[in-house]
Amino acid sequence: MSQSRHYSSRLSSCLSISPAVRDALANGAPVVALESTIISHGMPYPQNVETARQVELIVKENGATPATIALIDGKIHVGLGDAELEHLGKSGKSAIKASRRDMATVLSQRLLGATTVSGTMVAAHMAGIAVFATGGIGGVHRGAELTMDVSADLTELGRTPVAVVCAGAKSILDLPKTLEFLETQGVPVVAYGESRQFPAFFSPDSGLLAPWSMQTPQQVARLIKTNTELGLMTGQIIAVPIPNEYAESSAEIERAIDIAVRESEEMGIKGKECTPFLLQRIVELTGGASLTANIALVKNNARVASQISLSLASMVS
Ligand code: PSU
Ligand code: MN
Repeated sequence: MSQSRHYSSRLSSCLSISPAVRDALANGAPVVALESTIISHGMPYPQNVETARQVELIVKENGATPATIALIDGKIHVGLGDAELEHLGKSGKSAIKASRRDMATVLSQRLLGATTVSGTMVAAHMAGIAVFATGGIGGVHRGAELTMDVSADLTELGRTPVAVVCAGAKSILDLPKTLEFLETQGVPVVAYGESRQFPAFFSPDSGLLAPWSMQTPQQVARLIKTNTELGLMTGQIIAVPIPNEYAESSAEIERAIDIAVRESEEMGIKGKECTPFLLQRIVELTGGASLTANIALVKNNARVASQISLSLASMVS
């Protein structure tokens, strides 16, 4: 494809793709992209690094190659080594949380950048990776009618063709507005599994229906393939409900979310600090129960994303 040649010549100086990921991509083998803000800003050390390693292992066990993405020494790294994962996890919030907006600045100043869903989608698409697993996406914040705080993840999904396998979005957000905004952006939202409920991260059930539901990796792979053939250039949300055995503490977590949101308003927390503040407070307020649930659903999403990428690879070749 001339477009990918164009990308590769223009971008080779910015992209550093690990040998394992490069080999897999060259052979048309399945690859799953993974983000790094979840490591630096989404979970505390050392659980963040342990989880990142376990998620990579799950992707491998399911037959795909993991490609964790971060901005290091002026390059977009696609596929991190163990030392790099450890460094990112230890750096925590001193790494820069990087969405599309921040990428060129972080790279040009050779800072350490952890990519959000938005930043990871940009990088995955540059590298030629179509499937990406994470925990939750950003969305329209509560009170956005006044603050206009709408995550760059949502506009990215409207412009970059990468499938994001997630557990929906947390109810720290305004979920009805988030689904409305995704419709405006032309993003298919697929509830994965038996239920058409759009999952709310800690809970399998937000009380809102997703516009679509699919039951198999093959169905999702066909959606991705058709989206590419149509040249729509939009991403997809594949929303996988949290496994049942971890969903039971959701009432307690909902109470913690309400407290955390109120505190963030009282303290005047704004902009890109808002989501990391809420995530950390929820872990503190639930005495770690939210972290256990978070880790479980990320692993489950990695498994589903691997199955989708396997199915896609078998169709494309
Ligand atoms: N939601 C989570 N965990 C996370 C994030 C969101 O449950 O780790 C991170 C992701 O990297 C996501 C980013 O892309 O926060 C969204 O931040 P913001 O709301 O500032 O756009
Ligand atoms: Mn925001």
